[in-house]
Amino acid sequence: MKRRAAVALLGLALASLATPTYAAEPAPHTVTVRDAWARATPPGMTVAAVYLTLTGGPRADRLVGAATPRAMMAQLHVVSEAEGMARMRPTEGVDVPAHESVALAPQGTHIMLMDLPRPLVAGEHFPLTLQFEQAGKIGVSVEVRAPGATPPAAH
Ligand SMILES: [Cu+2]
Repeated sequence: MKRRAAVALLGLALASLATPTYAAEPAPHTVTVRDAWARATPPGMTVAAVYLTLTGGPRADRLVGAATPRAMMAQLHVVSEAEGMARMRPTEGVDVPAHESVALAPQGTHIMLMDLPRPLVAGEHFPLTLQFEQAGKIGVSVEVRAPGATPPAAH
């Protein structure tokens, strides 16, 4: 512990000597994640979508993946409309601009959970780990809401 503190102090001292061209180290968590939720699933349904709101920190970031012990697989999905039909497809990432909020909401971008071993039950909470390019891994708790739960307006 003592040694760590000494190293940290040395780091600070060196940083203060550095020329101004060196950018400051990014804060470890530069993205805030709020209001993560999913709808309860009927028996036999093995997919579900997680919605949440991301707010960027001082620097732009990008959500690049998600994982949860509650499903075999989690993917980032975007929704696009073609011939009047909404279709979802996997996406490589979701941009989170600095100081801006990005809502993953019904009818839009979401985190798809696949191969649920058992249905999501209203009232349960499960952990979800989000992977960001800059902020690294951020863990959140997802609240499962009743199937009829009316989401806040997405637009
Ligand atoms: Cu999907």
